Amino acid sequence: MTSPSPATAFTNPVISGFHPDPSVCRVGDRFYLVVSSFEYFPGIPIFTSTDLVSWLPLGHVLDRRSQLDLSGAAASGGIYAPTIRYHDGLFFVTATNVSGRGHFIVHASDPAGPWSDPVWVDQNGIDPSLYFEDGLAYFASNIEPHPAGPHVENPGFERGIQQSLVDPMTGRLLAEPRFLWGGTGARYPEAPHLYRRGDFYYLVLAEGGTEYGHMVTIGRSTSPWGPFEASPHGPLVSHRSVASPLQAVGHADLVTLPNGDWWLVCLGVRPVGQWPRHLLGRETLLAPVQWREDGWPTVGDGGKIEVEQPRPPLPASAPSPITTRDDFDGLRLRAEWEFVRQPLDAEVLHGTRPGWLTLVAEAVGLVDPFPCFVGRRQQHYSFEAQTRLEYSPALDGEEAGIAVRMNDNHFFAFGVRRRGPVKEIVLRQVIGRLDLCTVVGETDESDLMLRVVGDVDSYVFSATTRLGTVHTSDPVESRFLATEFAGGFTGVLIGLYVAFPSGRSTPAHFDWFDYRPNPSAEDGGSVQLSVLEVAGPEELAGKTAT
Ligand code: 6LW
Repeated sequence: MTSPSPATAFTNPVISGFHPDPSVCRVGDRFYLVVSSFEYFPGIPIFTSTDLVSWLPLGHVLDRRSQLDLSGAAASGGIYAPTIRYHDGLFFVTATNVSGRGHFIVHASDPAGPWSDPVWVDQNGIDPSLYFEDGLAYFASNIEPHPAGPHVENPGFERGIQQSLVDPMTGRLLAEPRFLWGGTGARYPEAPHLYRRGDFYYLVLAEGGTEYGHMVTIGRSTSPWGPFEASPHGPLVSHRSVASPLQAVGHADLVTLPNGDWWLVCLGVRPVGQWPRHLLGRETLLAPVQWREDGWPTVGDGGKIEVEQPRPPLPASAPSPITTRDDFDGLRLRAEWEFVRQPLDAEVLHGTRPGWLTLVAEAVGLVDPFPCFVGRRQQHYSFEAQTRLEYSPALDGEEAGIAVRMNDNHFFAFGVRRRGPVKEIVLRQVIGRLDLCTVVGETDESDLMLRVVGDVDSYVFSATTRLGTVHTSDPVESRFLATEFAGGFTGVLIGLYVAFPSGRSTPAHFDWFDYRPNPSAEDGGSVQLSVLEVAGPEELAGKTAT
């Protein structure tokens, strides 16, 4: 079977890896998209595109500490479900810090930033969105479920969606929240987004919860305040019990093209294995919306989103860049890098050796809330990541290396550790409360290439010394990092770390980092190393620290 041409077709997901709860808006012929970021700093990745298919990272909406406090955020706490809208010359993003002060709004004239500091909105729930009309800013969110769980009514509220009016520059409520719609009857009505088409206001929700029963539902009304009637055609999108590589599809936002066509972005996951599991988090999908003569929208065949489908009728832009090499030459880290809860000190990062990334752990281990770790998303099941590490751990117990991390207590770390007079190559598997450390080898050298190769089932780690000695781990089962096992709303990050719980570590210098997908193996699951450019010991030999 031949694949459709990329000139006429696109493949879902359009943004792979942990990019959930997408929200999109258009200004002229350019689209902007934001996603959730949870406990990672900076917060709310933002992308731009001219064709809805290729998305270029613009950075993050929340990139300063004055905008983002994640100090109290549990794993998968922090920043939930942003909405982006453009109104009167300004971009607005609203989202919730579920571990902080709740809903906030930030604005910017340039979506690449700077974005304002947040103003806070006194309304409960999650998944806020803005709808502008006639000088009013409608502010919808879900209604906070009872703390005992979503099955218990929140006293005084009906379960569902509420809406207020807000001053988007101050966050002040101009009209108290009113009950809007309960959805179509499934659990967790949330993610409200309001649109107008012709005489009707359409309210799009997520229902069913963000697992395999997820769906996008829709109601309409002749007033933005309801009452909303549900579509007689069922969920706008759902893959419940549908045989598709894309599952758990839901949480959508709609956008119009300059020609008046409507398209939808939503999240979905790509499970693997007989007992399905996914590692890559919830990814961003794209699909066209059709309007029926009765004024209701539909998506695909009964709400089904295809993996491959015709492109939107828009001029195609260059394919999304998947970062391969980062030489750490800039003073700022590139947009794909994120920290856990708070940024590491920039002086520490680049100060001691320009052109290298320098990490120093200040009395932290990897399971601490603020680990010395910087990572980027794993966006493919089959990939290879490598780094060059120069590190001479002087103190007993200190360690640096490369890690794959789902959350605070589900990760694998592979690196160099000082133990007494010996430098060991160690593999650490942290799976909940289990913490297994295996010594893979010993080395005298301080200049090493560390590599992790992933496929659908496993990660294999290796360290290559300057002299060409290779220490390779046994395959590590990646299922233990899968969402179905580890829980949470995020996906795996691959990154660099230093761990030293008992004090200030020796600096670890990383010369570069390489991430390379192996798309030819994406569904087969086998990694073909021959198609990858693999750096060997010659490269180490040819480079010296500056
Ligand atoms: C988000 C909710 C959801 O707030 O998951 O899939 C939650 N939908 O709308 C976290 O991403």
